[in-house]
Amino acid sequence: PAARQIFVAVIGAGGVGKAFLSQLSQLTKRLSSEPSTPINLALIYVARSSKVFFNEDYSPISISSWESDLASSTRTVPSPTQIADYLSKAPASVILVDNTSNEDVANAYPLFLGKKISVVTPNKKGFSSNLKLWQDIFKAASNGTGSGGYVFHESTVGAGLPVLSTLKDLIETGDEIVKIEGVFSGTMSFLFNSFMPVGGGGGSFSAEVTKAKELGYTEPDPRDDLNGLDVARKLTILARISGLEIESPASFPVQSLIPNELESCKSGDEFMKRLPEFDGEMDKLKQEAAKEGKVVRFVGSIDVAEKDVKVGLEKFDASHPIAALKGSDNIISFYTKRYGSNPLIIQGAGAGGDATAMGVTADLIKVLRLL
Ligand code: NHO
Repeated sequence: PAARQIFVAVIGAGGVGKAFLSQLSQLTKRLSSEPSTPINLALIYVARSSKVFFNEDYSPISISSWESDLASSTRTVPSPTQIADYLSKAPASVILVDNTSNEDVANAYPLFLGKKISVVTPNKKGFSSNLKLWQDIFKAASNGTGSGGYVFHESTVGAGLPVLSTLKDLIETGDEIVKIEGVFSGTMSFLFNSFMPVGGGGGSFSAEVTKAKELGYTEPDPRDDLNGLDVARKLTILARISGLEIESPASFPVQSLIPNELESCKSGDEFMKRLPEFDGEMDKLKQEAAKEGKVVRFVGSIDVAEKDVKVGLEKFDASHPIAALKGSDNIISFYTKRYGSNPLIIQGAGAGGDATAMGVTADLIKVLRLL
């Protein structure tokens, strides 16, 4: 049979974007030789913040040379509206892959979807900012209440772990979500697993933050992890899928681990330098928990019936699955009516380019099946 043509446009080629393009290259080869329904996947657009490469006539970009093509391109970067216009006139269906954390790109999802362009993304902004944007996205999408493109965002929570798809399956098969609880940040997971491992030990809090930073587990400015906002965004997404109308990640209590006195530090470096002054407070917390035979972890939880969402430090028995987490893994427990007191638990790597890109590529495959 003749191969079906599908175009892929990629915005953002950093850690996740590069890993995605490498997975796309494998997928393209596999799909082109599929015996029953071959698909001709073609990359037609690739961009990072200051560079963009595409051909006016939609001829494909070589997936083996995108990096040099992009580097040598002198094109000016179009606005989201101009991108939507270019992609909507393409002579085949288009899947837009947004691997940025950019707010303007996310704000344009309803526009893309309305023009029948499908969107797959690990960018949390579109799904965890104001409620209106979330509603506009699903009003436009064919897998919402609209008739535009399809939208999937599995990697916005737990990287490639099947968190959102599992939650949707639970709900659509008639289960009732009672509570969702877990460790949703790779950085916070690593920090607390090493600050207070089960069985004792661990360094001072500031020393563990320094170690996490050196190992590349934190954002360049660790305050962006320690303020709890990344976890709050993930909980906003899970709560909305569970049916709670959360206005924004600022609508519920989020405990920041940035000491008040250090809120005003001008740079990440100044913050890191002063953090040891506050080790005493964290040590006190550690000792209190140890006395009760517990450990401290940074968790998020959603009590669906009570409409109660919160993010912060909590104590767990050493035997609790959250206490036993290793490295920078995530763990997400779904307490539901069907599963009773033994929750459905998903656990594994929740950060990193390859693991995050896997969720994006899997979403792209979902769209291919629907188109
Ligand atoms: P990078 O490496 O900064 O890459 C961003 C790229 O976007 C760059 O190429 C930049 O030039 C481009 N860009 C920015 N604005 C643009 C614009 N307007 N137009 C064109 N290009 C633009 O970021 P990453 O790490 O590759 O992340 C990409 C997206 O994936 C972000 O939205 C991020 O939040 C999301 N994401 C990443 C991870 C991860 O592990 N790297 C995860 C999930 C989602 O599960 C992971 C996670 O939550 C990590 C978290 N820190 C944790 O749990 O500790």
